[in-house]
Amino acid sequence: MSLTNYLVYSPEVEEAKKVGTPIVALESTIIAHGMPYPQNIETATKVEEIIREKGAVPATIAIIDGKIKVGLTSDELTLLGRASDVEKVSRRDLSAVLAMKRMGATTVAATMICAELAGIKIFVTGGIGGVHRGGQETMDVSADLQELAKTNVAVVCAGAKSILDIELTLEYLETYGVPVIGYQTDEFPAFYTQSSGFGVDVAAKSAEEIADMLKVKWDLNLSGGMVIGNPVPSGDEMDPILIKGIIDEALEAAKKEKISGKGTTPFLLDRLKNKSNGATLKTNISLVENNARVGADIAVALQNK
Ligand code: PSU
Ligand code: MN
Repeated sequence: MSLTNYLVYSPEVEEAKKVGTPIVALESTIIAHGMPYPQNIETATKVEEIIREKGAVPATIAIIDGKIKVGLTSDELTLLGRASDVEKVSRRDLSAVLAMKRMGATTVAATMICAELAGIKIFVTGGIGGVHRGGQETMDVSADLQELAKTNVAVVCAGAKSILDIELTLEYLETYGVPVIGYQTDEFPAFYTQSSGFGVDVAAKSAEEIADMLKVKWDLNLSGGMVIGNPVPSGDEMDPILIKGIIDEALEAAKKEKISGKGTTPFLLDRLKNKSNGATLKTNISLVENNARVGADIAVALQNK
């Protein structure tokens, strides 16, 4: 069976591929597991609209009916956003969920894989997975990091949440040769806040500069992706003390309830949302929209190289 048996493009993405319009991939774990209904669908729709306004085409990726859908119809988006039995699909899970025709939401790792299969170079999300706190003992390291090391897709994000060990996450990326670029910042952002206390490799002034770096990287066959950290807009940042307290509490609860494996990240995200009375959601929506603007600009710049 060839790849075309698995990949299904939306009409909009199909057309973009034909005429050469830049395309921006979007993940679906954030829709199915990262945000509550109906804000998940509203945000996904808004993010797609932002990308179109910038002259690119959005391709939200999910697994439905044994196919990798690259670009979702509004019915598919609604299905994914309302269902409660959507699998979280990372690299490991792709084959089973496709073969068994289950519905799956793709993580950063799986979205990168599918984007590469579809020939898409730029991917916008909220935050990447990373090395969990205590990861040096538990070996809980997100498959997102391995994927960034080998798959040729750039990921625009607001950094990594401090539910993770950000320092070890950056060490891991350095070891595996993944460039970590700050978009108009020299600090790696911490998702809910602009600062993590850790630097980036390069502070890029513009989308154009990032597109230049990507072109060189891939021209040289330096395989793997790039992390582009784009800080949450200052007006929508969370209070660092407040978020630290909530994160510490969530980590404590995960330990007490012996949460492990692929359930860890969703457990922590859900806990943060509940404990902050929705404040995290507002910040989350703002930063994803902001990432969509930057990601679309990079996709347009790269297409013109
Ligand atoms: N971090 C976030 N929000 C998210 C995720 C991570 O701030 O929604 C999701 C992404 O889909 C990411 C996945 O790829 O969780 C990582 O899960 P794990 O740690 O199990 O690899
Ligand atoms: Mn994990």
